[in-house]
Amino acid sequence: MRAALATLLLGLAVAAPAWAGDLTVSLRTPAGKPVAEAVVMVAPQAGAPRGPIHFSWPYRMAQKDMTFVPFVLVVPVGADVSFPNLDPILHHVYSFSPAKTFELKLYGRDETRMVKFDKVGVVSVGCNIHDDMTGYIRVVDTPYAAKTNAQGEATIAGLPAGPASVTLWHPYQKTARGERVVAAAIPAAGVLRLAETVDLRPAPLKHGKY
Ligand SMILES: [Cu+2]
Repeated sequence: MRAALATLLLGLAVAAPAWAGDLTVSLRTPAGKPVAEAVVMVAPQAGAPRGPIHFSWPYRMAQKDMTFVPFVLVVPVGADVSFPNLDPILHHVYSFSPAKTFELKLYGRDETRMVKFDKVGVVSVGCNIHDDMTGYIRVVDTPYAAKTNAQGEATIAGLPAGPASVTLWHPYQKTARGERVVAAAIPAAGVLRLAETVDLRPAPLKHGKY
């Protein structure tokens, strides 16, 4: 009897990681506009798998039409990010952020540079020549991160079931460090849909759409 119980418990422990749900977050401003380019990071109470983190999108921030594309990039800690210049003019990309201070001196069309991001945090990127160029790199140490699309939605799949804290970050969110944390209960199967309001301050300079 006792042996049977032990076998059952062992079976449960082995089966537990299979209980995983998806989280879809939908972000809107108080006026109801979708909030794109926000980063969603989930910390399940059950933890996250160890080992290298890979995201499906390219670790690349281009300079195109005098803007950084994408405006917000999520990469895992240790990622090598490329900064191709696709404009017919020179750019000079830099950051003074504590998470990564770097400078890529003047380079021209179809040239690229690489920077390793070895610390978790927010890296604000600028161009020395064009003051209104702004981009952000969010360096994370979790595989459970994603960025909202044009509809303000992001899905993170395969989360361990149970309580989790969900961090919502946007560089222009009107909160301390642009962050807000909400609690969620990840289901053992299926999708949890979370609708949240993100209040943004007006974008500085030309980033009017944010
Ligand atoms: Cu520039």
